Order: sequence, then C-alpha cells, then structure tokens
Amino acid sequence: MEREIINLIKNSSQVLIITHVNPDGDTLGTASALKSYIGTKADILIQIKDKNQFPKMYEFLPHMDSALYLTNVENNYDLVIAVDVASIDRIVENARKIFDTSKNTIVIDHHKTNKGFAKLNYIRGGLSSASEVLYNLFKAVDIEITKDIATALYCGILTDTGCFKYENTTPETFKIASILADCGIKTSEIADFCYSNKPKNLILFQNYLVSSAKFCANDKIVYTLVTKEIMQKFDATDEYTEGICETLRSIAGVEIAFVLKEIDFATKVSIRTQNIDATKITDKFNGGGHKRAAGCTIKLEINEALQKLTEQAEKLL
Ligand SMILES: [Mn+2]
Repeated sequence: MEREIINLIKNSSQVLIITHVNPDGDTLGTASALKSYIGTKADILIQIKDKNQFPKMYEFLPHMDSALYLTNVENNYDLVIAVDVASIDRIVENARKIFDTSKNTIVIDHHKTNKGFAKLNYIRGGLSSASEVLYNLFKAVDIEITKDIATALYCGILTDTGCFKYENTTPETFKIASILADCGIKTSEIADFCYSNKPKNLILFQNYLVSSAKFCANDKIVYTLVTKEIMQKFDATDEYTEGICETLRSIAGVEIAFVLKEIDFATKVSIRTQNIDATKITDKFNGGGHKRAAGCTIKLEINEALQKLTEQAEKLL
C-alpha cells in the first residue's frame, strides 16, 4: 500500500494536502512534512478563512507561509490528500467540493473511528498521531527524513501526545521521536514554539475561565461558562478554550469537568472525567468521544444546558 501511495503521488500533476478544521500541531505538522517530500507540485490547504485565523505558534513549521486558505484555493488538483482528518465532515465548504471532484484521494490518519472516506486509506488507528503514521509510510519506502521533515513530524507527535503524557504514547513513539531528534532538529526550540509563544489575550482569557469556575457535588464537579460576551471581551477565537477542561479536571478530587460554550441557539460542551465514563453523559445528548474526554452540543440556552448536565453527572457519581 505504501508503494501504491508513493506511485500515485509521483504520477499526479497537482497535489492538494488538506488539514482538518480547527488546525492543530499534528495536522499542520503532517501536511508540512508531506509537502517537504512532494515539493513544488503540492499545495497545503488550511481550512480557515485567511491568515489572521492561523494558529501563530505553528508559524515555525516549514511551508506555512505558502499555504492556501478556504478563500483563495482553486479546484485544479488531480490528487487530494487529507491528513489527520477523522471523517469527511471535517472537510468543509469549497475544500469538500475539491475533495469530492478530485480524480484520486488519499487519507493518512490515526483516528480509530476513521472508516476511510478516500479511494486509498492509510489509517493506522491507535498510533499517537498522523505524524507517526506518515513517518511509518516514509520509512516503509525508504524516504529520507530531512531536517524539515523531522521538525514537522516531531511537532505533530509532541502536540498530539500532550508532550508524551497521554496514553497514546508508546515505546515506538519514543523510538521515532529519538530518530527524529537525531536528524539535527532542536527539540527544545520546537517545544518553545508550540507552548511558550502564546498571545497575551489567550492567557488572560484562560485565566479568567479558570478563576470563574464553579464547583458543586462536594467539589467533585467543576464547570466554567464561556459566553459570547466573554469571547468578545477577550477577543478570543474558538481554539482559545482548548486545554481549559483538562486544567479543571487536574484539580485534586474533581471527578467531572465541564466547559460550556454559548453558540447560536445551543450550547457546546466539553467533558473531561477522572474515573467516570464521559460518554455516559454525552450519550444522553447525542454526543460522543472517549472514556475520559467527550463532547456534545445541547440545543438549550447555556444555563439550562448546565442544569441538565449536572443532573446527569450527579447520577453517575
Ligand atoms: Mn492527530
């Protein structure tokens, strides 16, 4: 299969690499590494409106300055490769049209839930990151890991494993990270770019959400409310709420943490749990996810949604 993918890339004249919506270090790192290998006939499409929405910490990745956005991409590709994209609905607007009409399509991914929506599906469910999957692909066909490729793949592995903390970190992940580190990259510099380069308003916004968190059920449940007003006040973008729920769960004694976000005519909920199965809460609201991390959207105003959620959560305590 690896050969088939490489041959398809070689025999295509224009290649588009698509990242998932709300781009993170793994989807961007994988796209960057793939573009480094393919060269000038490949373009990266980042699914955001324009440069202003680009997550600044990932600007250090090679090829980000030449990336295309939803507003300036054209439909002239005979091969489209989706990286770290778990399902087709993570490809939106005109990107979806390009994917659907492309002669050939490939998906390179690591999500266990990915059923394979491309003509060629290179999915290794359970690996730490799409970057680790791409490393395996390169390795299988003896592609040289250049410094640029190593930088990008390392970024993907580092961020998707939460700095090698999550359960998806395997001995193999460490081995690959070690090989990449051996390619002359500066691992501490990459970590600094990813984690120590945050905008001022992001830190102030996140601090506000943590300090305004409320506790109930003997401090076993903690929640914070993200209203539109707060978003505006801090000039926050959607990805700014990332990590808040983990922070709240990390408080000793907390079993369930909620982040509720006000959206149009509904409330978007993130849930992190310690021992309780988070999907037992989201199932009630047609959501889903993993045992300790799940999410759902409730078609209720934020305070009503909170009430329903805590009622359900208290039953499980
Ligand atoms: Mn990923």
